[in-house]
Amino acid sequence: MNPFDLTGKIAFVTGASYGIGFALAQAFASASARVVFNDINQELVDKGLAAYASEGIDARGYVCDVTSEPAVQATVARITEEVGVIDILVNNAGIIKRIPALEMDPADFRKVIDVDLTAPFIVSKAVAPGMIAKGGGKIINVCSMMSELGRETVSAYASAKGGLKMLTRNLACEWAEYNIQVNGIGPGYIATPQTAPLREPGHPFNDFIIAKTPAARWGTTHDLQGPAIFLASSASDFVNGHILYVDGGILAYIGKQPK
Ligand code: NAP
Ligand code: GCO
Repeated sequence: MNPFDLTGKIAFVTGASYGIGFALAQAFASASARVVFNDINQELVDKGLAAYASEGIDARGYVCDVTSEPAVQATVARITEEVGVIDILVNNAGIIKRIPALEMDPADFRKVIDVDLTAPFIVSKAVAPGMIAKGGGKIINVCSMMSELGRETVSAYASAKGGLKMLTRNLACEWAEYNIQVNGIGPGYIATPQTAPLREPGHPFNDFIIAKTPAARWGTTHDLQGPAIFLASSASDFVNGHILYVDGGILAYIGKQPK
């Protein structure tokens, strides 16, 4: 049997109208999973539905703010009724605010924590009961280089993603007995709308990140698809609390030696 086959599985990816979430959902569909996603407004959900349809993927989309527990509980109930019990959850929805700590309003800090850390807790807590009743499931949290490293202006984001690493490990410990594997995927620097400001022509960050990446390139969302299928499939049934970094070697590298 193909351990990477997702036939008959229902995958729910948050914030997946485009970007990394969309690519992960595409990957699950290529492995024969049923794709369900949400985004924060109808316009984005419609954009996502059209994009999935253009790829031949019959996805179901729901409007839901992942920071709202009532909205999340209601959406999970609708998905369960309309599609079925969620087998695979990817907590992908996220924001970043690049503001120097001395200038950052606590409200902005809290907003990033709310979306990037508290929401994965809320959604995981809403989905887990169905997985427990079904005999198991897969939860994949989208972590970051900032789960391990800091840099200027991303204190809230790094705090959230560092916390998400530990939430991943803790839920893995609490839910392993129910055959739920909770792991993280840690993308390096990926070309998506979220990093577009860092990739503008002439932006010094572009040369910087190339020098910090042994693979000497920005990642693409395609680079994440195989690792995500692994974490979503029976191939990873004995992998618990692991953060799988897909970073071209960034975390292994001190940086290119000046010539
Ligand atoms: P993105 O382009 O900003 O997409 C994030 C998606 O989440 C957007 O559709 C966004 O909607 C949605 N979202 C934001 N807040 C939400 C909420 N409260 N409820 C529901 N949906 C919400 O980001 P990306 O680059 O694809 O990244 C996706 C995930 O990967 C994020 O968790 C990010 O932190 C993480 N990540 C990204 C990189 C990278 O280099 N790109 C690397 C490592 C990790 P809006 O369009 O309205 O914001
Ligand atoms: C930044 C970037 C990163 C990426 C990603 C790296 O400003 O440093 O946005 O945070 O989004 O998280 O893994």
